[in-house]
Amino acid sequence: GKSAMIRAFAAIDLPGDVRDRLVRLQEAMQIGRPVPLENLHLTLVFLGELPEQVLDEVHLAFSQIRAEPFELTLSGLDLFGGHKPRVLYARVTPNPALEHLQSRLAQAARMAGAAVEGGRFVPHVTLAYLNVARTGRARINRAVVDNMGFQAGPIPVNDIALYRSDLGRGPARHRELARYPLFA
Ligand code: 3AM
Repeated sequence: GKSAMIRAFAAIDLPGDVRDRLVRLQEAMQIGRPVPLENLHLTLVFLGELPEQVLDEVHLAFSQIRAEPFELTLSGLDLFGGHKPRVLYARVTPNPALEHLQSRLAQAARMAGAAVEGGRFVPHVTLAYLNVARTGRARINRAVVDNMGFQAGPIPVNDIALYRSDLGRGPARHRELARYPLFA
């Protein structure tokens, strides 16, 4: 029969203290549908829905990547979606090590047979989905977003993780499948 498809992505897990601060920020801003604490992460590669065999190949490819630990810094908030903002996120300061790692992961995933989109990587931590009609909350005030001087870091990145994401009612359920250490 047809094998089951697994929705998966690779991401950087954030330290608990940073996630706690991001949750307090969500609470203070009161906009949209907040991403729950356990789902706060920095996505590196969205792999889409994969057959298990392809996911195994991706895992093998990821486990062969050698990269050194680095640090990242979150600085300020921003919106995706132009005039109709859909996502509120924390910005990541420009980071060549992060970009290099991301491009290697995307390439490894493609080589392993995953259909990874080739668009520009905009590192971010999604904080809330802004579906104003559904949430009934106030309109987004761009000035409030621009002036929220949130800062976190430098955050050490010593590993990356592969997650499966199961959709259902409410927020996606993310489960860690594998973790790949970075080392010098
Ligand atoms: O880190 P964020 O929240 O930006 O939005 C989804 C989330 O990214 C994204 O994958 C991450 C883990 O779920 N995602 C979901 N569907 C996607 C798609 N079709 C997608 N990214 C690109 N294309």
